[in-house]
Amino acid sequence: MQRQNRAMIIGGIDAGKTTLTDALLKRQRKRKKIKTQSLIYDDWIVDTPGEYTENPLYYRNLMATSLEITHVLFIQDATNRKSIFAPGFSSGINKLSIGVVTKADAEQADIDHAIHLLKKALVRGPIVITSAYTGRGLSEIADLMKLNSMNEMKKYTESSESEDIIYHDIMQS
Ligand SMILES: Nc1nc2c(ncn2[C@@H]2O[C@H](COP(=O)(O)OP(=O)(O)O)[C@@H](O)[C@H]2O)c(=O)[nH]1
Ligand SMILES: [Mg+2]
Repeated sequence: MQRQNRAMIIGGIDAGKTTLTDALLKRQRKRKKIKTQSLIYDDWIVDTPGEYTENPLYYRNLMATSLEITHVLFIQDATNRKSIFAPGFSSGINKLSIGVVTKADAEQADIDHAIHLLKKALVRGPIVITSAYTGRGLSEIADLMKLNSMNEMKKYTESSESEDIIYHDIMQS
């Protein structure tokens, strides 16, 4: 992992941001039940409270934090029918966007619907299907974090054999 690259994880309350953070950082600690109350900087990830994405009053916090990161992970819970991102939300943050579907392992998961929701939130970028429980999609996120441009992420996605990653571009759909 290139140390200068850092991701901010954003998405609704209970979308699975903290559990995904722990899985990506291989943290064993059981903090799943604990609500994230503030920005948490840990290694190459900045975990955020769901309120920061859900409540526009906090957008200034997201904008300030975005100055310190290179990538934004937009989290969509596969078990949630709804998106909390406004259409084109990613255009408000001038960093490399990655869409992430979480909880792909869950019985009620609707992965196709979650991808559909992320396509509305993201202008362009890779979308990765993940489960923090099974580890699905985590290596793809780690790989994308080494890349430094949208073009590199596009090429990576298009040459990947993985079924857990697709590339989305609003201009090509
Ligand atoms: N099935 C499944 N459930 C998950 C997964 N990740 C998180 N969860 C569930 O979602 C709840 C909320 O997760 P959390 O990481 O705290 O969400 P956050 O509010 O976005 O940080 C957890 O208590 C877990 O029950 C996953 O990969 N698979
Ligand atoms: Mg959390």
